[in-house]
Amino acid sequence: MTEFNWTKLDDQAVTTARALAMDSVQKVGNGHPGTAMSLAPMAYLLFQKWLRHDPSDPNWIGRDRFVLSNGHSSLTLYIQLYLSGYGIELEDLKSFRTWESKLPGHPEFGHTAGVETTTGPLGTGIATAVGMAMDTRYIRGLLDPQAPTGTSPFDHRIWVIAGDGCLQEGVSAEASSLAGHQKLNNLVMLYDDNHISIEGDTAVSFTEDVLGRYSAYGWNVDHVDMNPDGSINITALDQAIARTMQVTDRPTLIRVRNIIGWPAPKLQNTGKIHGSALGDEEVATTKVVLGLDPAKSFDVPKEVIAHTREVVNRGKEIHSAWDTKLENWRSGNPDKSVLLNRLISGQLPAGFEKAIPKFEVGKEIATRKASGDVINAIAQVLPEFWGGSADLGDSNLTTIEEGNSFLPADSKMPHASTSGRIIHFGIREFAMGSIMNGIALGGLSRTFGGTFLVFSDFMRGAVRLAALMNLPVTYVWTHDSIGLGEDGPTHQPIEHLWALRAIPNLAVVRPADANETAAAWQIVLNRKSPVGLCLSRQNLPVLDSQATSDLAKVGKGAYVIQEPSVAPTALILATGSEVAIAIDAATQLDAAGIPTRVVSVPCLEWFEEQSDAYKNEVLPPEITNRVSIEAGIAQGWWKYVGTNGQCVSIEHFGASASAPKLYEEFGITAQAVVNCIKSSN
Ligand SMILES: Cc1ncc(C[n+]2csc(CCOP(=O)(O)OP(=O)(O)O)c2C)c(N)n1
Ligand SMILES: [Mg+2]
Repeated sequence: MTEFNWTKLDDQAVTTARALAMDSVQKVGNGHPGTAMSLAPMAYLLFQKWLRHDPSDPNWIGRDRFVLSNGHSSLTLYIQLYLSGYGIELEDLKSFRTWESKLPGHPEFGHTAGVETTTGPLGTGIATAVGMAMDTRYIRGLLDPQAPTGTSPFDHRIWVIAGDGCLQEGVSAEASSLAGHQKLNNLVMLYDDNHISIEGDTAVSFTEDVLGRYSAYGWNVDHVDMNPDGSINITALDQAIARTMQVTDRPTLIRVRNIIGWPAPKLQNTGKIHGSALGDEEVATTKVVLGLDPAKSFDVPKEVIAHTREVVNRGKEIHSAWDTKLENWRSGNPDKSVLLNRLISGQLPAGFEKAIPKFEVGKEIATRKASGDVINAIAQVLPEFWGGSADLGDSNLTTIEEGNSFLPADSKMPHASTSGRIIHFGIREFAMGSIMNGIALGGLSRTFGGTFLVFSDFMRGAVRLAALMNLPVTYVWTHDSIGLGEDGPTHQPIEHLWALRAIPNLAVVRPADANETAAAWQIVLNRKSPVGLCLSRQNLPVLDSQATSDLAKVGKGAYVIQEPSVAPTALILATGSEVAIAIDAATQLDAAGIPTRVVSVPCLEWFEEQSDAYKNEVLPPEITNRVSIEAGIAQGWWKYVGTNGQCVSIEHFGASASAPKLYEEFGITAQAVVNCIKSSN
């Protein structure tokens, strides 16, 4: 590590950071000043000393990652990005939280250089960081498995700052439990133990022994008391971090006691300073306490910024030393070096599509089973492809059969490997989703995670973040309708397809049969955005159609799967298990003299991307006798069937009985479709 000795200039830089936190919020009139004021020394110590980063190259793959889980305190991060030279300037701080600013209210991935993940929904940052830590171990196992710990160019740390809110949210518990079990030694979390949240003293709701809990999870725990005046004890924190560096077998949590909003005379240690501007008077008196000129705002002495930006050169030095290390690795590992280049480029290997299985017409195969076969076929040719399930591997069929389980080095479990491709998330759906986000943010691997579609609700917060960040994660949501049968209404998704379609930038894919499932997987891997595959538990016929395997058709999201011999006067829109029912209905209608088209709609989001010409070709405006059929609520189908159309749907919870009985009782039948079309003819 490059030498760094704390000097008076560093004290001055921290004081400046505290003042900038106040000024930035005061200027816009809203925001979260208190935490950024009190955490300034902690964040400064990380960015100036401990974090291995290169502000000139925020995407350097060898860098440490920093996650601000308490995203409301975005200024904690933004001010360090400014001081470290990430291209953020005072003007940006002056435009904090305003239209088109580089610095939005909460950190947003892809918007501001140096922001590694979007945070704000409390707790998710911790879980995302766990995913980053897992991804780091997976990638180093893939590329450099023999290197002793800490010596590989692919070794890096994940640093997290989290607050009381993050540690109260359940998702952090799910993820931290898994991190402890996985012995993620590259994860270090600093807990802002300030005893304050929005409603004031956390004693109203949060009195547990946090370190005791994390110790029980298997973490290394440490704590740092504050200075007598209420500020963070920076020497003690530095020493605690140094101790952490010696811990090679577990993640670390350091509880750092301090006072929110220190040293604001009136507002420190109150809930008020969490989320409101201090007001001119309190800003001025705080500046006096800090030894600053109360008449000046956004005042950064030249020598301070010159000093803090020395980290730019230090960053270049460690980056260039790393480059040498990487070159050495490349010359010793020519094949892996080619693989690394491909992973960086995000390309699939040539001939990838040849590995994808084709399914025989006439067979009966559940789409979850087809997906399982495809996952295993993909795994043969894509070493960067890994994933698992929230304890439903046997149901979701997400297990890479010849893969090892991702487990810590000392695990006694069969087929354990520190870089195994099978992730056992445990029954932790929300953490699974967030961990997948962390893995995807690593940028080199491709991951998937399974659970029942009905439990997509449990992971929705993470799914929304994946969509917001546009991360290439794939959810394998099986048991996608009442077709799962006897487990009954608690397990039968009804509103879920539309609830998920309501999330912008999430593709909800419900394949009609095994071949459409295989096509969907190929399309998914070629695209780089989040997708939920909604798959049947029950067997479905492999449809007699070339179109289901045609990527050009399936990729358009909706296409004609059956056409009558004369021009159609009616059409049926169907997804997933209901496509076969629609085909049956159309065949009956054709025979009855109503020529009917069937449109398979694997993905409405992909269909919406198409030109109007294509949309009108598939759904000709002149055909107004339209029926949709999907075993769930109709909700958005009305848009596609139009005012003359009808929807065959389920507008109530399901029930416990066999799938055929439920389809019959709830009227998800060819007869229902036939009746609708005849009634409008
Ligand atoms: C999931 C979620 N629920 C609620 C909020 C709203 N919220 C933002 S900050 C906050 C209080 C956080 O307290 P703490 O983490 O102690 O932050 P501090 O005030 O110490 O900075 C709440 C409830 C949120 N951002 N995310
Ligand atoms: Mg707090």
